Amino acid sequence: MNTSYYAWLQHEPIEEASLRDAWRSLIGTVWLEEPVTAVLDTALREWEALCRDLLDFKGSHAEREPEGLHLRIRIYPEVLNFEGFRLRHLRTGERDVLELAGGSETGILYGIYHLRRLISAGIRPEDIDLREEPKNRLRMINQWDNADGTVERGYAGRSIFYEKGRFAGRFGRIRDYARLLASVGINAISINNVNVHETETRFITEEGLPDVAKVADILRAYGIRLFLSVNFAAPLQIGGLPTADPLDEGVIRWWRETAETVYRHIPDFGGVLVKADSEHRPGPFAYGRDHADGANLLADALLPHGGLVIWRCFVYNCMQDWRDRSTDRARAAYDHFTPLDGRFRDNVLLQIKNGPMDFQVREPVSPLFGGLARTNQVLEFQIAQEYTGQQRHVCFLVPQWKEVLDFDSFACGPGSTVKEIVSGSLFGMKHSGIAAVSNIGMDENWTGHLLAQANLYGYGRLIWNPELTSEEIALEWCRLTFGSDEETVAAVCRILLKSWPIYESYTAPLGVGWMVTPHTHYGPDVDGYEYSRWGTYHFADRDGIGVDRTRATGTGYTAQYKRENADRYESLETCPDELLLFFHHVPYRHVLKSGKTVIQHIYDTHFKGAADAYRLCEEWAALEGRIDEERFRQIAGRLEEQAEHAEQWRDVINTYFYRKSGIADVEGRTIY
Ligand code: GCV
Repeated sequence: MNTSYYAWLQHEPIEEASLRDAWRSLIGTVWLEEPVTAVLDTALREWEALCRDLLDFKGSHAEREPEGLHLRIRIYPEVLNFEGFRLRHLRTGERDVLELAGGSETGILYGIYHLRRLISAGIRPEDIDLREEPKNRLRMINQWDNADGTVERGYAGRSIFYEKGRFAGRFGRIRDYARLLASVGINAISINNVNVHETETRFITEEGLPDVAKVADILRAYGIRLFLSVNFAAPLQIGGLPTADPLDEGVIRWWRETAETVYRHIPDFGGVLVKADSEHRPGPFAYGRDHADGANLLADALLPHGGLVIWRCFVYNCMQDWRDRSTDRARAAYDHFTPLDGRFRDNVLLQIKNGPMDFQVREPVSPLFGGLARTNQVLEFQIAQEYTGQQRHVCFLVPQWKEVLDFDSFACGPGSTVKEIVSGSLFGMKHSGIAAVSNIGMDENWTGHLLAQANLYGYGRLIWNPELTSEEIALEWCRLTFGSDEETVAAVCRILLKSWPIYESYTAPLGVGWMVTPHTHYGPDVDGYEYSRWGTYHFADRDGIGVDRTRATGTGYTAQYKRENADRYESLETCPDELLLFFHHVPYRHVLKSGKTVIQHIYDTHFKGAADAYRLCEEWAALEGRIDEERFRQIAGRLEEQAEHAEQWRDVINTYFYRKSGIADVEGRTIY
């Protein structure tokens, strides 16, 4: 096992001897007031690991509460939220203790991981007095892993779960993954791709469930509930029924009995994730039913067992005719789902991608946030960098996610931010939260590009507490991953924090999106999707570029937002530059708020973006000798590849627009 495998749970004792000694004395003995359950056992093992890894010390367990210094662990549900915890340094008479109180055993586990973060950050024991509660109830990871061992949009090797059509039995690896996830507060995971193929359709049968249950056992000890993606047509495909019609009695019975079988194997099964009537996946439309009929069918089957149905809103026409300018893919999710608001059962949650298209480097926030007021909602992010460099380019996505969470939908007046919607507080939802597509695989360092670990870490931390800044999260991750050398930490933070703007600057301009090689989605191909059926066009011609989504002259998409946002996007005067081409078709000589024309902006950002990508290599090279050779080389290699590839992006995009528009670069730089 090399260092990169340990990710942000490194084995690196703190250097300052006096601080290490102070911590050893205070928490080197543990006293647990509670009977040991599976999760508390994990918490104790994590405390042992903390002592070993950060304090270079073997901790001891006390049989009864010691007189002297110790770590006291207790469950305190009266004052704490179920998953919350409180950490306090107490001086009570004889006793000098660090008290970790949790709202539950899971709260305690999270408290231990938090203590680990605090100690790594160099905090002194006497300064500890804090309380933490997660902002979001459901904090979920979606694996897009297939039973054949591949990972859809996976950029870090093969699946850790499956190989050759079956569970691979890599229990150690799964446990290590669960540990990484729990350490940043993840409490739910769906373990198979939302595109459910034949083998995975059988995961919910007597024959498939014993293997699923083994994975659930591992995850349970880390406070993580297991979900499965299911195939809406399962009654047809594996149930021997002639239909999957959600209103058919036989189908209703089949799902009810299937749910009973599942819960016999996994009593705390979280529920199901469903991609239906989307990109050729089966769904209720085939029977003339709608998404509420489909979701409620499954919800009724799961309700007696406490299960949830997470139903995706990524529904659009993927057989569009590019000649048809009136159909707008961006409108689709809102048009399908807002008429159904209020019709879903209490245990259904609609899962909505952050933007109306598909995880582009820049998109507006989906207008479904604010458009649905009587439906449980989950926000979906993509940690896997499908359109943001595929873990070959560095692209730290936390700043992008923060913009989404801070976006004001104005649904109930100013302050109706996405983070208040998905935490459930704005509309008083029963269930809510955030999910994201995972970015890990069998690569030794989990994520392909080592710096992509920061996205997995940052996702967990941000959805636990959306008030954390990108800088705080980057700093935490850098310290935990690379240790205390301040120069290294500062340089890595700088690289992370500028990486999203750099990636954006040399790829598709001003919010227009795509321009990638079809299917692989890696590398530039400006017209790759222009004459296709996918609904992802830029409409560049000799005069201008962009998609007119206005109410006045375009597809009317802007009207899906509440008035404040609708007006802002509708007008060329107020539409933000970075989203201009998403909302408007403009001439190349249109002047941006920055004072530059669109065409000059394209040239300038692409020249600068490629130069900045090259500079990242130089900044990294300056760290040679300060980081172990293996991690240093890995990242250096990826950054070099990025710099080269950014040049390709620069030249393809600039050349395309120069040839289209015939307008020269005012700086006279080389365009082909
Ligand atoms: C899982 C995009 C991706 C697909 C993915 C789909 C989805 O279209 O390219 O690979 O399928 O989104 O989110 O369902």
